[in-house]
Amino acid sequence: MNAVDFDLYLVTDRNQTGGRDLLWVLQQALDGGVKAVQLREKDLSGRGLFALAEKICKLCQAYNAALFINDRVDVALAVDAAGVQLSKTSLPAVTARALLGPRKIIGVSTHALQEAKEAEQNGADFVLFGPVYFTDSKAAYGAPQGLPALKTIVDNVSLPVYAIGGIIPENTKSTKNIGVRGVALISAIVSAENPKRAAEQMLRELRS
Ligand code: TZP
Repeated sequence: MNAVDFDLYLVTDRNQTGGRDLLWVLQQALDGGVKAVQLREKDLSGRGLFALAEKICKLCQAYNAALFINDRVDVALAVDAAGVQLSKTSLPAVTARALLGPRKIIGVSTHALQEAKEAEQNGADFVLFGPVYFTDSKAAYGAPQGLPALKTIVDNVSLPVYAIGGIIPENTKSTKNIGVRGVALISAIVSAENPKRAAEQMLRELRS
């Protein structure tokens, strides 16, 4: 298992920047201390995603931050990203591991204990679990699962767990207290008026 060394995981959505350039938003977030970014732009073609990933990879390197590519193992390899974020519609984690080799980091997005356990058995390095709270970002994922469900994951899986879905500064500390390794989020930073200040605030909450 590869070690993960970040507590705040920023997930992109260029449709939530309020018309601002995604690279600008990311640079602000990195200035604010973000050390891990997931490029998650599901509507882009392979070529479009690769072009954006190349730019974001350079930006992340300049800040010594890790870049993860959602779903696309090929794009992660092509830009030499730190790793991938898989979901249940992605390649299986075992297959991704065979393609990526032992050192790339594999995160798996999960919505149930069984999925998190499978991720662990299949060689993932960490899991996301959510949505924990209500989120506009992914209404399709249904009702919030809440902190008790999150605690069940933390208590039954030995991988680092990150909470996702509706994470804001106000609920970060109670989420962290469940025993998660960290939190993952989109809108609290990507849609913030001042993404740098939003990242700083999230990190303060996480580490207080
Ligand atoms: N997976 C579960 S909830 C979610 C994802 C990608 C969206 C998180 O967005 P936000 O804005 O941080 O609630």
